[in-house]
Amino acid sequence: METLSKVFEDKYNKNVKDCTNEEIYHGLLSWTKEQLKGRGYQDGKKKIYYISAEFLIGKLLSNNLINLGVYDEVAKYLKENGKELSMIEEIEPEPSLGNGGLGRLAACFLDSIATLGLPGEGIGLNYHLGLFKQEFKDHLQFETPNPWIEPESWLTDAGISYYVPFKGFMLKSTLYDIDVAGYENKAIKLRLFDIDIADESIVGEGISFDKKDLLHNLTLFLYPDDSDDAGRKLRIYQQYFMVSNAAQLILDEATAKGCNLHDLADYAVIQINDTHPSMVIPELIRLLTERGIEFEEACEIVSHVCAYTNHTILAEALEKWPISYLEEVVPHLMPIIRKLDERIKAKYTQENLAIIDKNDLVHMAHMDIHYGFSINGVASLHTDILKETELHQFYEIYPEKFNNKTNGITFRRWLLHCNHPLTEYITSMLGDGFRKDSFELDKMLDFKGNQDVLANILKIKQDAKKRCAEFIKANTGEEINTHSVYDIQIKRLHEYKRQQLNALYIIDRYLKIKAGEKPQRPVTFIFGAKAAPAYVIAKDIIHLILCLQELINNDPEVSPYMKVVMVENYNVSAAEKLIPACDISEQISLASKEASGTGNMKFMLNGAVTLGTMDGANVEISQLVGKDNIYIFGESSEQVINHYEKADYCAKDFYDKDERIRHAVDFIIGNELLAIGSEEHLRRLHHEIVSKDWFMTLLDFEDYAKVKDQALCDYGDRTAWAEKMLVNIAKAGYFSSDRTIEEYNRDIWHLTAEK
Ligand code: Z2T
Repeated sequence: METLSKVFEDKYNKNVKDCTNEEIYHGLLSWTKEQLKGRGYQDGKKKIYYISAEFLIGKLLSNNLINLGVYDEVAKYLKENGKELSMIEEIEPEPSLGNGGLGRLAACFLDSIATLGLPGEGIGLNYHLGLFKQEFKDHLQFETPNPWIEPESWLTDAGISYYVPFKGFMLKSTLYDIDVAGYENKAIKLRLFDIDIADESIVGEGISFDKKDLLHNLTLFLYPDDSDDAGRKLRIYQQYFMVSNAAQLILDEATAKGCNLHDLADYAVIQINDTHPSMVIPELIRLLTERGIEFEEACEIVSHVCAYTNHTILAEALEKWPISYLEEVVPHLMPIIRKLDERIKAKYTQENLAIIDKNDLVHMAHMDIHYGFSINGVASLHTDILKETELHQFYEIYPEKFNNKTNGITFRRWLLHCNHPLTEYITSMLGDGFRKDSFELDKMLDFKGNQDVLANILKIKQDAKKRCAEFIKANTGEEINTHSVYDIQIKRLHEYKRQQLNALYIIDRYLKIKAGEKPQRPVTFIFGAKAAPAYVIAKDIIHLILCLQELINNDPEVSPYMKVVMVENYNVSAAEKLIPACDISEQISLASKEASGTGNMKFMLNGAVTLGTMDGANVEISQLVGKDNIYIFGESSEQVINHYEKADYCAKDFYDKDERIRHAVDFIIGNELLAIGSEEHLRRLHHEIVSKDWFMTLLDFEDYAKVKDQALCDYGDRTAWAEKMLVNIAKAGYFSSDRTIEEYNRDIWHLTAEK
């Protein structure tokens, strides 16, 4: 720690003892950046370029210290000098450069690529403002700007810039790098392109700004939509800026290593993270032909370099750009896209295989599938649905391109960093092999009948619940009962994720208590969710939850048995505090709609038991832990897909014939809530549920309530519950992103690891 002490001496002319927490943070930041550089970078002939519009990296200090293997040493050194590393962590601004699962997955993948010693880098955009900050006022969500870049930050100017052509003008880029350390291994780079002239001062009231002032806001904002797309033009500017820079960088790096462009596939593989980076295909073809390669050969080369990952089957999220937009922004790409489309139309007459459809919309995913060599889904069920339903026409002509890569999470952040006591306890049982080989967690099963082990696991959970209650008190002002069951649903607010189903259960339970039926044990219902600013019904659901929080927590007849808390500004840092404390993990999406989910994996790893539908990766979780260690409810994906095909689901029928459902739904517009909330919001939500309910909340209500009651009852047998916790932790090894990345490499990338 001598070099660290010296940083404080040199920077502030002070002993660490006399530094403020801010000074210590900035000292640690520059020291850690130096350590990262000293590590060196993974290199090799062929490299993976993971291009993504989002990298939801979260705070980096502690994670870097862990991966550099110096966390304990630094924490001890600070403690000896009267400082707390956990307090210093609080100073770091959180880079929220992603919306949710897709962006967080990209961040976990970088950690695993580095840890496995694979040569690679992430390429994206340096948004000056992360995903908006959420504030609650009058039980409603408001959005405010979320800056994260300070004069000293994790960014390093790479000294690289390119010119990116748009219709009528060029933009010059600047490249900033963030080093990502592998766990006890070398680092890789996250490369974020920016424009010099981005100007944060144009942000007005809330997060509005003058959309016409394009040159000054291209990298200012991250689009705030998760699994949804509002089809706006600035997004095309952003996407093209990202991929043109990426393509130029990739060709430069390959050429510098001796590539003659004909053999590009020996030097580069590009993973296209959903369709946001899909324009990299025509852009690479454009650049290759500019450098003297024939069009046909350029197509062939690119088809051996690009691989595409699909993250959703929600139709509203499948990007389709009007030709007129593309002509307006990137006219030089349109002749290429047209030729790519003509080549397909010459071969296949089927309308649903075309890149450009009869309404002059360019289907980005179709371009990826025809001109990429791999297409993967993100969980086994999701890939099956792509093959059988959504992309069936492509599966018929390219069966060999389809493959599954079930998502994963990095255990460094989602266990080692966020849950020290559990990590240490597992280490005391198994040694530390599980940190590098997650499947070693399986050995915990040997302790299934061991009463001491079960008691310890319960104690660790109880301590985590205490710490979490302090966070909740600071965040929401609410006092929660640390001996209540913690039932947690944290994820983006979306109707398909069905936070409204959870809310209806809460109403039903409230009504029972009011009618004198006292439940066996207290439960705290915890939510965290941002809604896309333009997503009206999602915001109405937040309103409902916040109104329920106010009503229930302040009713002395009810609050001893249940409380509701909605955490404000849910983000990665909040997740790290909530997940270790969870008893019941709510994964209740309508079957077939959640491609994978990754929060489900984080909860399981930290000893929560899943309450969920047979959707996304829940299916694989249930196969791994067995039916005694998970609570499954609701209709299957086949049944749901069938309802959509036949259009035979009618919410009103459930509302009319089931009194219990009707009472819960009508409570939304009852006097109790109207006295607290806004009639406009509550009525609109009530109407939506009764007359549309596009994601079939009422269909699954009865079964959800039954299975949830069972889980809450089973919680009472503490030993039996601890066994379920143990099995969940033991079986989580499969969901390490190290396993996922090994599969990407084995089946798609074919890189040689550096040892
Ligand atoms: C996103 O987070 C996801 C899908 C998207 O489709 C867009 C975004 Cl921003 C375009 C999520 C899925 O909803 C989730 O099921 C999955 O686990 C995650 O991507 C990572 O694959």
